Amino acid sequence: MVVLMRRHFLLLAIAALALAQVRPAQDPATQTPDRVVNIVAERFTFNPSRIVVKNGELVEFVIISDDTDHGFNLAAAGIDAAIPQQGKGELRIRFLASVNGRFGFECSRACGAGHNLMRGVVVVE
Ligand SMILES: [Cu+2]
Repeated sequence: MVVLMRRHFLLLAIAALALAQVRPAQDPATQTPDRVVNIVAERFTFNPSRIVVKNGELVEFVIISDDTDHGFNLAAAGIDAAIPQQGKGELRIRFLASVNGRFGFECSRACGAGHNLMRGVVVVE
C-alpha cells in the first residue's frame, strides 16, 4: 500500500512538473499580435528584406505587392502563400517566433527575370 501511494505521488509530481512547463493554450489566429510588420513586394525585392523579431513575439506580416503576383515562402515556419497583385488585396501571415536564428524567406511565384533574387531573412533574437 505504501509503495502504491509513493508511486501515485511520484506520478502526480511528474504531471505537475510537465504542466508547469506548458504555456497556456493560445490560438495565434485569434490572439492580438504583439507587432505588425508591413512588407512591400515588388520586382525583385521585399522591403524590408531583413526583419528582426523578439523570441516569443507573435508577429503579423501584412504583405502587399507593388506590381505583379508574388509569393511568400518562409520554409522554416511551413508558410507558402500568394501575394496578390497590386490593388487586389494583401497577404496577412502570423508568425510566432519561438526559436532563435536566421530564417530565410523568398518569393515563391515566378515573377520575372530576377525572381530568384527575391529573398529576405527573419532574424529571431
Ligand atoms: Cu518571384
